[in-house]
This record gives sequence, C-alpha cells and structure tokens, in this order.
Amino acid sequence: MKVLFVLKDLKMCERLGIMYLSAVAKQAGHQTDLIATDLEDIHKKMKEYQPDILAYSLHTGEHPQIITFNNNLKKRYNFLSIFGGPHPTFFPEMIDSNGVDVIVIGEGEEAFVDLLNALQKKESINNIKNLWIKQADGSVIKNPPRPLLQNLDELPLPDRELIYNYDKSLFDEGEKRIISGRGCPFMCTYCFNKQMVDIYGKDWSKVRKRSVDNIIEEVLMIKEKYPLEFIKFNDDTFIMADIKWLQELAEKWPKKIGIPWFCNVRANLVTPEVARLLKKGGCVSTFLAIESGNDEVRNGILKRYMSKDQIRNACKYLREEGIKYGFYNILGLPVENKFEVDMETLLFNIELKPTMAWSSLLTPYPRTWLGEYAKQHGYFDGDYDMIRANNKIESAITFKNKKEKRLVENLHKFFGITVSYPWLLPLTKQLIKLPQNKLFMYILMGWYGYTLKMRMSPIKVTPKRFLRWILAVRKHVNDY
Ligand code: B12
Ligand code: SF4
Repeated sequence: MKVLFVLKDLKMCERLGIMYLSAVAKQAGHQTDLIATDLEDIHKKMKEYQPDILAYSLHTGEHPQIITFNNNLKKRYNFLSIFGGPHPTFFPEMIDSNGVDVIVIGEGEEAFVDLLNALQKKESINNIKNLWIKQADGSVIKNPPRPLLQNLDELPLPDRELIYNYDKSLFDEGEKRIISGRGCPFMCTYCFNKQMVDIYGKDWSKVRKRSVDNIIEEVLMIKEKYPLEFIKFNDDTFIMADIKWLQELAEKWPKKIGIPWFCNVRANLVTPEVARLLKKGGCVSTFLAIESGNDEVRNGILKRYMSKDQIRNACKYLREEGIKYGFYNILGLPVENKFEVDMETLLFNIELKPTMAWSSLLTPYPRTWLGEYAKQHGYFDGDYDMIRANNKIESAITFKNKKEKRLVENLHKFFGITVSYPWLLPLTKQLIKLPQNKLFMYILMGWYGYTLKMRMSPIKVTPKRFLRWILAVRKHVNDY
C-alpha cells in the first residue's frame, strides 16, 4: 500500500508519532511519504505519488482546517482517509465529519499495520481493534482498543528519512528528538493522560521504558547518519523509571555516546541522587512544570500535588549539579481572579531564576478534566472547533471582561522576558494594558526562540541556522 502522511505543518519539529508509524509500515512492506500542507502543493504530490491512503496526524485545533483539506481532496481523488493522534483519540466524534473514513484511537502502530495488511489483501477492516470505521450508510463501527504494546524495544526505530527527506532543515538541525518511554502515573487535570487512562485503564499509568541499550542503539544510528549535537527526550516525565534504569543510562551514555541531552522532569521526583545521575549521564538542561504559583490552583484545580518547597528544592538540586532548568506555566486558568493568579505565577518564577520561562494560555482540550470543569463553571462554551492549533495569541477561555482578557493575554507575551529581567516588571505592568499587537507576538516568539536555542541548547549557531530560526519566528507570528 502507498501511504501519504499528512501534517498541517512541520514547524521545525520532528513528529515522532508518524515516524514510528512509517517505520512499522515499511517493515511490513508498505511505502510511505509525507506532506506538510503549509510547504507543498498537494495536487502535484497526489498526481506523482498516487497514494492509496492519506494518513493524518492531528492535534486539537488543527482539525477544522485538515478536515476541510481532506474533504476537498475527496472530491477529486480516490483514497482512504485515516486520522490518528491526540485529536481523534480524545474526540472520536470527528468521524462524523464529511470525508473522514477511519480514525485510530490511542497507540497506533499495530492497528495501522493491521489496516494496511488487510487492505493489501483486500480483506475487511471492520474488526481491527483501535479503529472506528465509517460504513457506506454513514453508520460507524467502533472497535475497542487492543492491549498496549508491552515491550517498546520490539518497535523498529522511528523512520527519520520520512522527515529529513522531506524537510532538509530538520536534517541539518543539530538537535534530534527521541522518546524513552510511554505512560504516566499522575493525573494532572489539564493533561491528555486522564483520557488515556479512560481508554486503557491502569495499564496506561505504568510507565513503559525502552531499555537503555535500545535507546543507545537509536542514538548511535542517528550519530552515524545525521548531524547530531544535542538530544531532546520527548518524554512527558523522563525520570519516572526506577532509579536502576537511570543509573544504567548515566553509566553507559557518556562512554558510548557522550552527546549532551535535555529532558523534562517533575519537581517532586528530583532528588539530589536523581540530579547527580542526570549530570553524570550528560544531561545539560531540563524543563519542569510549575503551571501555577498559587498553591490552591496548582494543587486543588490542576492536581499537581506538589508544594512550593518541593519545586524550590528541585531547582536547588539541579543548580548544584550545574544543570539548567526552564519552567512551563499556564496562564488564563478557569478561576475567578485569573490575572492575580497569573501575577503570583510570574513572581514565583522570578524567585527561582530559571534559564528560561515558558507560559501557555490554557486550552481546554476535549475530555480533559479541566476542560469539563471550565465548561461546567461557565469558563468555556465547549466549541472545540474554535480552539486554535496554536494557543499563543488568544485564550479560548471566557473572561470577566475585556480588560481582564487583555491583561492575561498580554502578560503571556511578556512573561518569559520579565522572568529573565525582573527589573522590567514595572514596564510590563504598563505595556500589558495596551491593545494586543504583532510586536508583542514578536517579543514572545523571539524571546522564546532565543532562550530555547541559545540558552538551553548547546548546539552551534551557524549563520544558516540563525537565519532559519529568524524565519521560523516570522512564520510563527505571521500564522496568527
Ligand atoms: C514532546 C511534545 C511536544 C514537543 C514536540 C512536538 C512533537 N510533535 O513531537 C513540543 C514542545 C514542540 C510540543 C508542542 C506542542 N504540543 Co505537544 N506534546 C509532546 C508530547 C509530550 C510527546 C509527543 C510524542 O512524541 N509522543 C510519542 C508518540 C510516539 O506518540 P504520538 O505522537 O501520540 O503518536 C502515537 C498515537 O497518537 C498514534 N498516532 C499519531 N498520529 C497518527 C496518525 C495516524 C494515521 C495513525 C494511524 C495513528 C497516529 O500513533 C502514534 C504511535 O503510537 C505529547 C504528549 C505525549 N506523551 O504524547 C504532547 C502533546 C501531543 N502536545 C500537545 C500540544 C497541545 C502541543 C501544542 C499544540 C502546544 C502549543 N499550544 O503550542 C504544540 C503543537 C506543536 C506541533 N505542531 O507539534 C497535546 C495535544 C493535545 C490535543 N488534544 O491535541 C499533548 C497530547 C500534550 C497534552 N497537553 O496533553 N509538544
Ligand atoms: S502533566 Fe505530566 S505529570 Fe501530569 S499527568 Fe500529564 S504527563 Fe503526567
């Protein structure tokens, strides 16, 4: 079968989901290719490649545009459309949209191969687990999920050629993304994890780590074939394995690889021992999520269950080992006094002196506990089609009045730079009263790009890369 993966955009970011799917498809003898709708003319590709299947990977917010895109193609070409990724997983009702033939819920590798093999052999696809299949009369067959893959080492390594053949700039970037495991035992209310537990039960909560040797095999392959200066682990929380796994990584990585790396950590899991092992293994920078500087909001509403002192200690242990740390935060939460809470978050970030601070405007994603809470309390109207693919300009939350909306949305633009230079605070407080404008977006994206690439990452800044980053910032801003 000839598969064409379709992404709304690539945005200088390797998408591991489709890279795994492409690897398993090729292993089973099928052909794959890729298109990003912002980079290439689809009609040229359809005529040249003549795919049997268009396979879309979707985040919430990308869906309205992609559904229209697919539906227009359906009028001109003959193919099967299949949709996977976070949006179909959390909002399978999207199958009712015109032109959507099949959706995949949850982990996709085995279901995708079963589908391709069945189509190849001209067999029925109606009993394949994880799939919802639209029938000719419009009814939908809804199959249950299969058990989760237990041994991730059995998967082939993600297909990097799929991405790099398509976008040479990603090949040339010194940083490459990999993932060391799947699953998370926590239940933060804004996160996709809760829905995965609803789908898979407690099995999803058990973290499935790849073996250290399997990870090393992947990185050695990357090192041999592509420019590599820095590895970024995509894992939600990298250090969730038992300590023996981290000890083994810390032992083997410097000897066999010796490339610096980044990972996400959870403050309550960072002990002096964990920080020491991260350092020994070659970790140079981390991100941890504060989300809110207000204890009641962080623990009562977001259910992070961690104290300020735990966060302070985690930072201290990382600092003592010389590991950089950045923060994730969420602004515009569904609470009565949004702006006051966001100011508390800003001040707590300033206190902890991170290398960079990132903030997002809350997006009430479908089926998250917080999304439902926002709906029930009148902070969100429940229209997921109004959620933007990128929540960097405007919040989807309902505010008390225009003034509150403006203050929160503008604070988001100045958040990172104010955390780095707290003496800007009086100026920030004045600027956020102004109407939102493109310059504020440039400040947000420019500062984010600068701190991410030049402070958190050790990769070489070549003129070519620098120019590419500038263009990426411009593209991000112009997209809004
Ligand atoms: C690392 C990460 C990032 C990184 C890297 C992005 C990347 N695309 O790799 C960064 C920081 C850049 C990022 C950015 C964003 N992210 Co992010 N990110 C993640 C994270 C933690 C890991 C992604 C990953 O590598 N997963 C591992 C792969 C193997 O799994 P997967 O992608 O889900 O794919 C599997 C299945 O979904 C399925 N599948 C996927 N696509 C398809 C397609 C077909 C045809 C089939 C059959 C199956 C299938 O099969 C795959 C293999 O099993 C996830 C959470 C998570 N643990 O997955 C959030 C997550 C995907 N991100 C999320 C969001 C919201 C974003 C942003 C929109 C945030 C923002 N506002 O800017 C941006 C979007 C950027 C973009 N265009 O990709 C949400 C999506 C929620 C939703 N309902 O859409 C998630 C789920 C986290 C959350 N908040 O709950 N992200
Ligand atoms: S936010 Fe992180 S720690 Fe919380 S449930 Fe999601 S993945 Fe787990």
